[in-house]
Amino acid sequence: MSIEMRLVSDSSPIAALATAPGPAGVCVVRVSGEGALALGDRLVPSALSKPSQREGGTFFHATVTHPLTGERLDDAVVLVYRAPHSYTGEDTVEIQGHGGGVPSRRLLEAALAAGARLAEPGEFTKRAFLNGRLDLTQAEAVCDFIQSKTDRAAHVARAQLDGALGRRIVNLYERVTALCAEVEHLLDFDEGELPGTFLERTGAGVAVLVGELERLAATWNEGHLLRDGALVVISGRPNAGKSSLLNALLGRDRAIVHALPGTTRDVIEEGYALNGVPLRLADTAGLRETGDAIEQEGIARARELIRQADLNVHLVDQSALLDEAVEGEVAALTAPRVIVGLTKCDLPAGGELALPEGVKRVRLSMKTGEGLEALKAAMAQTLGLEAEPHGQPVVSLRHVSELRQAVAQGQAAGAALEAGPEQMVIAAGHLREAAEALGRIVGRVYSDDLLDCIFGRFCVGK
Ligand SMILES: Nc1nc2c(ncn2[C@@H]2O[C@H](COP(=O)(O)OP(=O)(O)O)[C@@H](O)[C@H]2O)c(=O)[nH]1
Ligand SMILES: [Mg+2]
Repeated sequence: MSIEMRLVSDSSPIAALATAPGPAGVCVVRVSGEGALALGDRLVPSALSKPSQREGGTFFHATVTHPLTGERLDDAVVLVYRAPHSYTGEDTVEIQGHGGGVPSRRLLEAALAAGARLAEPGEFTKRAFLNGRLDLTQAEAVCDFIQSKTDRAAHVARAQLDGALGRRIVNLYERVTALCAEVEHLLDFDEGELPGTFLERTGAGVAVLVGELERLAATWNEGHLLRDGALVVISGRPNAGKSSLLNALLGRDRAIVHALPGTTRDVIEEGYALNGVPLRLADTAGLRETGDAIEQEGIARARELIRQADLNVHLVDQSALLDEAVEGEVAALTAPRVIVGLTKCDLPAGGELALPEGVKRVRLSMKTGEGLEALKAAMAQTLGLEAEPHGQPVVSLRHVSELRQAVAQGQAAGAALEAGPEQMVIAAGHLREAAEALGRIVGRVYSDDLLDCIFGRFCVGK
């Protein structure tokens, strides 16, 4: 069942800038593929020993020259890797020249003129996967690691890159496969010859596995926020204190705060880390009826953003008159997760506000700082973020979809086993499906489309 569907892949030499363009001390141009070392030779014609004559894992200093024009481009350090001991598993040459947009582009152009093709996004990592250097969860983690927005996201991506998730999935895969093989083996027996407790034993084994799969899938609830971030929208009437709250959370005067209602007319979005989870914190235009066209547009944007929000922090100025209109506004909050912040608590209350059942409320004063910590705790709790880092959560929608598929197939297999020996063929079929779902997570089985989708997210040069 462990079908290794490795496709015949293109191994022609590819090149890309591995470092970000722009002013920098050093840039790295990477060339990988069949013939990369001979290609490197053409870039350093004056070097005493050329890449193709050198051992892997060595480096030397040389003048890089354009292979067609002969122009001396830069002094560089050239690193030589021989297959399979490189990132991609192929022969690779890395040229470290001076950084900067133009110098690095000239080095890359020289590599292309020497015979390389410009790499596609993620193509180096795709080759590393196709050459068996990484499983698919590790390859995906490369992109997550590079794009991580908080320390905690980086930590989790790094562990996934080291194979923590892949190992766990492979372990589950092998256990499902073993159960499947057991059931298939016993299909050859006549009913009367089946070992007495076989069905119960196998059923119990399947139940344990399903439980583990479910627990792993549940870590996605928090895990995906770690990678993708959560959108937290601050809403409320004009003057409720939305911009003041944004500034207080960020610890700097990002948004203009003014006693004049309607000051914030566009969405102001900023990154913010809560328990190591990256949030997009959006301050919005105050919700009210207005004749001002620009303000109207801001309000329309605010409403749209509230619809997309993972969490809506809705502010009500509790020092203003709390009438039925305010209660109606709060009752109409529709985001799946809402916290109501009662602001300006340093001022006398304008009345008592009745909140819909189950809606959390936090009393706030941006003047005194009251309630800010309580609000952060409520936000973390509502978003399901734990204060202590979880083991190795699932961060990818692809992974959790396959896990849920494996859970469903495992449950169906369990039900079939419970139904009796005549359903063993069906149970084996479900177990095989469960194993295949797990196999797809680590890339034991994959399609070109899947790889295009995964590596298309990457930057060129990785
Ligand atoms: N007393 C008091 N005034 C506040 C507080 N928060 C905001 N304000 C004032 O309320 C006015 C409107 O604040 P702002 O943050 O611009 O509200 P927004 O329109 O909802 O963004 C400003 O004059 C703020 O100084 C608070 O906690 N206490
Ligand atoms: Mg404002």
